[in-house]
Amino acid sequence: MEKCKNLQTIEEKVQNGHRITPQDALILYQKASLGKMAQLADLIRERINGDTVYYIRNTHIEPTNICRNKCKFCSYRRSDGDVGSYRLSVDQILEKIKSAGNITEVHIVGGLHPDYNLDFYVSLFSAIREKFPSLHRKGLTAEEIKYLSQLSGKPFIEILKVLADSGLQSIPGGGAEIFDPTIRQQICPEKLTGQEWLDIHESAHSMGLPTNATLLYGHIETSKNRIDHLEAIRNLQDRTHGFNAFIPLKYRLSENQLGLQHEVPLTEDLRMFALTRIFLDNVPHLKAYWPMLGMQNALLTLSFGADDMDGTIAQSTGIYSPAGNIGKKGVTVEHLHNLISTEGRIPVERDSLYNRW
Ligand code: V47
Repeated sequence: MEKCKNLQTIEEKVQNGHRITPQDALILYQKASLGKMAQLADLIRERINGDTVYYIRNTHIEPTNICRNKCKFCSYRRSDGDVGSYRLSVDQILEKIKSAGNITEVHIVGGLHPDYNLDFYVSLFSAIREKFPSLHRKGLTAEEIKYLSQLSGKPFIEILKVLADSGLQSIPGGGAEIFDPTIRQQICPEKLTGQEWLDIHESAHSMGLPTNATLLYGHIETSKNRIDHLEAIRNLQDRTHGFNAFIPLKYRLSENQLGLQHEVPLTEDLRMFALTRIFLDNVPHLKAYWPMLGMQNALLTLSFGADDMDGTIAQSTGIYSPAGNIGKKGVTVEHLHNLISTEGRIPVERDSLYNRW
């Protein structure tokens, strides 16, 4: 009886536009029906974004899959010399951008390899700026920024400044995984700590570089770990307002070392999206990254708080293909438009800063 009363109080908080606490979030997550979660998340989504669903014409490029880290959830990394390992030169990356066609954003994230040092990325971003001046250059996760700082002996704030001067314009949300130190140690022991991830994003925000945030869910973490992670993002966003979008990333189990037998069911994905939209009241956009969820499931998340379908993603992305992604190929603008419209929402092409194109 007490629990029901709690649940009702929390629902009223959300309906009246009040922020919920982490304790509220846990109760909501564990006790509310999926229908109720959808209803509450939809309310917040509508308040923040109306009926608009955003997308962008973009491509993702991974310069190398050779990585010194051995994150247990990663199906993409190789060691130097392994079958399937690769490294792209600046010219090859420029060629890939050219062949991606009519895009407005390039997203560049890859493995940690000593040859891909600060000089390499300075050359890369400068070359992209020179050849494709109107293309938005988004790239390098906090983990890569930390690695470049280690390789060069320069503090990460300086790395960010040098990269921004060379043409980097925003930072994606990867590398956040789950901040809880015990779980993090088990799934990605070599990676930067959660606090370092937050510090790097805070520095980027202080320089005017917008960033995204992610959470890798559905492996060995608990519901409380997820909510603690969301709380850390919400607290930072209160101070900086530098996050554009949050992207819940569902753990996919093929070809990696975590050794789990099951992925979480779709209902859990929908619950996770809804909880994120309700709790993270200060991050404007909730992104459904369709290559990882599959297009049909990504469309379902639009009824659970999501308002951004990422993009056309002109080339397949290596990070998800081996892990079990469903969306291996890019889609056309017309196809995305039709899918979003069929959900009764208004498709809007955006630029990288969520201005209408
Ligand atoms: O940090 C790796 C995740 C992330 C698996 O900012 C996996 O717009 C599930 O962050 N199962 C990188 N997830 C991708 C990323 C991203 C993607 C799209 C858009 C944006 C953005 C950022 O991919 C990693 C990790 O959390 N990941 N392996 C896997 N087996």
